[in-house]
Amino acid sequence: VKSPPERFNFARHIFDVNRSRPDKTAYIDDREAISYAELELRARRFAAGLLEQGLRPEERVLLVMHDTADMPVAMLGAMFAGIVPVPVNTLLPMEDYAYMLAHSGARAVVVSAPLADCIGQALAHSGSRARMIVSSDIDALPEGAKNFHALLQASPLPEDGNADTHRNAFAFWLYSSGSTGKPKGTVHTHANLYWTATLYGQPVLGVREDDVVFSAAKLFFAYGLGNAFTFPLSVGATTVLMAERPTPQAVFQRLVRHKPTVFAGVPTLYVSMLASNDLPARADTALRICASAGEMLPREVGERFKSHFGADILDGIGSTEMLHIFLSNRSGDIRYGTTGRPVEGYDVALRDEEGKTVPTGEVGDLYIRGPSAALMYWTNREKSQATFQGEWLKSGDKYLKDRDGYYTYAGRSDDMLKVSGQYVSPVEVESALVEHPAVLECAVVGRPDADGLVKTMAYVVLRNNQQGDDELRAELKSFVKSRLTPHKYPREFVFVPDLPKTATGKIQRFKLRAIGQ
Ligand code: 3SK
Repeated sequence: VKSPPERFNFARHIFDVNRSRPDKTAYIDDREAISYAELELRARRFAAGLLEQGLRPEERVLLVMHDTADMPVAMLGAMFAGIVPVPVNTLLPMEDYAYMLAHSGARAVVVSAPLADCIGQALAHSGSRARMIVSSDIDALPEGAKNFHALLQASPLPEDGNADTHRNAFAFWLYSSGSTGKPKGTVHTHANLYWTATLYGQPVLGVREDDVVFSAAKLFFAYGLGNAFTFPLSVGATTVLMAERPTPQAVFQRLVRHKPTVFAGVPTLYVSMLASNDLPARADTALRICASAGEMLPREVGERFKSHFGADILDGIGSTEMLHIFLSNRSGDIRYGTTGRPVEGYDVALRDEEGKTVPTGEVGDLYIRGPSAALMYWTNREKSQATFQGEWLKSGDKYLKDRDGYYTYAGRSDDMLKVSGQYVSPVEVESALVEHPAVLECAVVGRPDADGLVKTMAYVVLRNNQQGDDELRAELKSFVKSRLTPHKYPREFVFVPDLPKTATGKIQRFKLRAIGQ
């Protein structure tokens, strides 16, 4: 496989790859369709606009954007100018944006109009002096803010501009959440994007020029960024973007209207799609291949989906740190219930606590080696050293390998949960919950539901021997919802007199996980 040249800029690479198809549709969002020529022009104008606003190469621009064509324009434009875009989750509480603005030192923030108020508060809260650029229509721009489309009036950046970056230069960051502490700014290079497309997007998922790609996972996730940005742009395919939440109905509309041939989702979504009465008929759709990641895809879900739509779901696992999938099932070689085998170009090892390789069939810590690994967590030396260990990266997942070389997920190494494909820190949910006056202490664990998907459960000890009831359950649910990102609230509350603890007072979550199994 060919490496990218030493002087390499991912945005310029994408413009070069697609120069021969100027009129082909690159993106279809809820408002418009834009061609490859228009994508390049807008991105170069955005690059020039950022420079005009005083940003310089290697400075950061935070992107708090819904999935519309403005998002790839902003990603490509910033990278073309050598500026570092930092796409972030659009569902976070204001305090998290304040943290990210301060931690990244972003000099500008691009925000979708409905989130402009929240970002305005985050700017004030953090003391950041980042310029606000508002994408999409808004009645009144906040004071000092610029309109994204007005910025696109800047003269396009000439051919080379600042884009003569090294392939290992900082290209963009993604924030990754951990079991404790603040989100970590994971720093990726220009070459890393190239590698995920070259090793997984093209040969494993098989994305090609005549595909229409649709990812229910949003662009601000590493998974969505690969599916709806890196892979389709690397081959000149067309991508459908959807700003709203990926409910089954919203997904069905796009499957029928735009007839995507490649679809990417997470197991929870596949389960709710199959359970819906509105599931479209195979004849009304055009799916060829699908991807799943984030958590284990139950075997039965893969099989039912295939028999309904005629398309395989390739279950795989990736990480924000490796940027995309490194272990995956393949077309023609699918073992539902497993995560498949290593993607060519990546090495995978399972080790015990002393670092020795575990025997076949035994559970070990998952380590990965491959060219798309991030460089570090920005300013977090301790966590960087624990994760990026020489050429290898410790993923934090437990796996086992069978005799045929297929890998099966065995849970997280720490207490982190993966719910609907997104990390949930039990500690973060517990911290929110104990702020409620009725709660003395609590422990949050994951428990598989009837479909085999992990749901968050809270075990709660109430103050003054109070008795819990359904009314209090509902109150606690909305209490957590109002404080954290929506997917994190516990789906079930169990009131208990006390929590199992070690002699040193640590909660024994494994005992709670075992209840009812
Ligand atoms: O959750 C995953 O398995 C994943 C897949 C691709 C990219 C990023 C992630 C976290």
